[in-house]
Amino acid sequence: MPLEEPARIARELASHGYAADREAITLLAGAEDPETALVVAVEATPDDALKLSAADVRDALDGKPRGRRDPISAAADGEAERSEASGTASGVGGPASGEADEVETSETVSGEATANGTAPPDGAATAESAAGAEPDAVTPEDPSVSTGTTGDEQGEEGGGVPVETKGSAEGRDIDPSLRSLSVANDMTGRSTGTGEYGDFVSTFRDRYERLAGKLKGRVNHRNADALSASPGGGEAGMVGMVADISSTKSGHWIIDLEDTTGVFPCLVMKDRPIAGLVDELLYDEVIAVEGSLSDDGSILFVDDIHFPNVPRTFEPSTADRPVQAALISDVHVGSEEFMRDAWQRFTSWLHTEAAERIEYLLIAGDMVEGVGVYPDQDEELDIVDIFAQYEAFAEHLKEVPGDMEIVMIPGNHDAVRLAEPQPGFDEELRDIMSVHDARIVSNPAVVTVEGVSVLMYHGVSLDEVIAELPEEKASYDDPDRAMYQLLKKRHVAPQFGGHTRLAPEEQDYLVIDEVPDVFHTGHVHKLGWGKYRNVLAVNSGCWQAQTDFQKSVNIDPDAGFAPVLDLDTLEMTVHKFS
Ligand code: D5M
Ligand code: FE
Ligand code: ZN
Repeated sequence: MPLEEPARIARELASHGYAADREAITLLAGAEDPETALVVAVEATPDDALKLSAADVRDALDGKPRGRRDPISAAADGEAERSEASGTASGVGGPASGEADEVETSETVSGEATANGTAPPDGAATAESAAGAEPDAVTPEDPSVSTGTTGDEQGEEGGGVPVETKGSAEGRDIDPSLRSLSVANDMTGRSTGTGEYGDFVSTFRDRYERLAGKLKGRVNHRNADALSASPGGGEAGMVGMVADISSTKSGHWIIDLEDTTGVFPCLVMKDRPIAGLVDELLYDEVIAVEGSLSDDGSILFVDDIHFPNVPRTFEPSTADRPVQAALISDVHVGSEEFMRDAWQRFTSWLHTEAAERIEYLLIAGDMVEGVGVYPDQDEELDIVDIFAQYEAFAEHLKEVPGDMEIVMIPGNHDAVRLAEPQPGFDEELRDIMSVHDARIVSNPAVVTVEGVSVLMYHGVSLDEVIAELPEEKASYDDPDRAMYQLLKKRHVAPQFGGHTRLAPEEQDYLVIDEVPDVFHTGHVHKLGWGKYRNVLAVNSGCWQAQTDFQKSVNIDPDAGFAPVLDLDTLEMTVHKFS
């Protein structure tokens, strides 16, 4: 036995909050496989025990567990890990602890949603956590904002590229031949922009045409030129891009709307109910207005504002078998705050029976911490070389079951251009991350998994939406509500020239052309989910503990959570690993 072994074991036990008899440590250190022995002994020890006795260790090694388990690491055995999942069941009727309350950033919790198909297979584990163990899963109520029954707008994602599926891995009882995964709107390798003025014109023209196409049938509209030439009076409407918003001396709003023919001013009176919608407007989004022309024809008085929006009747598609996808983002490998232990608990849980139905892992950007992303970031880097960061990330990806399908898009910390759309990683980085044969696509991209379309977008524009809109419409505490705004505007990053950098391309890849069934973002490091007109919006939290910067601006990240989506019901369960 190496001399340092007992000391190491003592340290490890201490790190899990246990003291131990010398004899207990000697027994552990003398075991054939001390590491496993330690895990087994800790698991077998009652939660309230402060000390491990030699008798505890003997019992544990003889296979006589004495109490509730407390899974401690990636090395924990399958049974212990299943209890991690059992928190799902503890969500029935509402979470049992303050901790779970805290993560319920989304609208509320319904027992029914949890009870449907999310109970773990292990009855004992269920009872155990229902009996008051710290819950590690939270489930939202169906937080639909509106109802809908007969949607017709939903179309299949066109142009999808079918993907080869993988073979089954030992220990997970799955049939890869049942899988389907395709990607649309991936602009990787299709960037044509040179950054010239003309490219911006094409991008904005494409944006206007596609979003105006969704609005023109809904209003009686004329173009800016025609309105300018009109003698005035009578009803009028226009579809345009918000070019400017200003207020008059008396507090009314003037929205300058631009179309391909020119700009026309539209006046929203401050005391009209629709004045509240002016708060929601971002520059460069496309809206329609209806109202009447002033007698001199110089201005349009607005009675109604329309957004491209999600149709109220939208009905999402679902998978036709019980299969799940884990939706995560913001791993930030390479940062001193990357939560290695939580990540490893997550990845080892993925190997257990409780996670057997999770066949897809979607990662919405910020795989690594990157280099030089923010001022003074280097002071908090654990790995300073960007390639070494991706190598470390690839190692962590290896912990994920080899038979899972992984899809990744880049984020603002990743080593691709910052301007959006961001193409998927280059060959060198793909090589480094090739271990798992992940699908690497652009930010944003639409991934259709067993019939469920998931719009994946990293989420940088959320900072902008949250900064520009009133607190009740978008805040860091409710990232899903900020996502609703993007769905309403049918564009993932409407405003140009602020936080969000745009790369001009022949077409605007940031338009939300088809309504997705699920909208998955990250970036703000806050967990939140909810439904907007039947579209499930999920912001997936992160795997990075609070950074100094975040501390300085009071950002309290939701770190170490894995939101899991039932693809057949579009219900969510969130598992906690931190
Ligand atoms: O972003 C994580 C969140 O924190 C996101 O809402 C932006 C914000 N953030 C983090 N660092 C900064 C600095 N230095 N300036 C402004 N905003 C910041 P992430 O992309 O993971 O860093
Ligand atoms: Fe991030
Ligand atoms: Zn980010």
